[in-house]
Amino acid sequence: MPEDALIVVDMQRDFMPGGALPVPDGDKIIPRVNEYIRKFKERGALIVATRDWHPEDHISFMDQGGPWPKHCVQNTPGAEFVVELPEDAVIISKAADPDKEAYSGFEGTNLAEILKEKGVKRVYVCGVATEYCVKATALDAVRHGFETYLLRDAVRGINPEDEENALRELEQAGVKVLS
Ligand code: VGL
Ligand code: ZN
Repeated sequence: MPEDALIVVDMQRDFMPGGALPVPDGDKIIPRVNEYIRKFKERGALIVATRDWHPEDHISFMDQGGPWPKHCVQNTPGAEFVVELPEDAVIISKAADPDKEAYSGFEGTNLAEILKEKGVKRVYVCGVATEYCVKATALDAVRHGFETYLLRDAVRGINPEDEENALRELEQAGVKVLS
């Protein structure tokens, strides 16, 4: 049973430069994330990838009165992963209902149950965006009782100041930020 899980958050085309909701330099962490995926897989860890998986008319989109441009629409190129995942990776799709927003990979999904069922005790989080989905996912991991680590060199934020605040908030919540 894997005691460790790597959670790769929202490494999707729309969050990369040139995408619909780009995280500046989001593409710079792709090699790092791929390296972590390989290393964690080699050690027998469970690999989890969350994805933003919105319907065409999602509540978070500006044309629906939300804060974001249309992004990561289900089954479109913008929603595709930009990292190399093993065949047995657990894919968690979130915010797939038109009227529900979910930044955390645990929100409205069975991620906590899957991790517990597989015997996971520690989770390592990487991906984008630090101050939104990465933060929410790491905070929920702590709440669900997992020993939670953030891979500092494999996350990117939308705004540097917000990213720094998010890192502090995570540390206060008990997340160990690894650099
Ligand atoms: C995200 C904004 C909207 C994220 C998702 O993955 O951090 N941010 N949807
Ligand atoms: Zn979204």
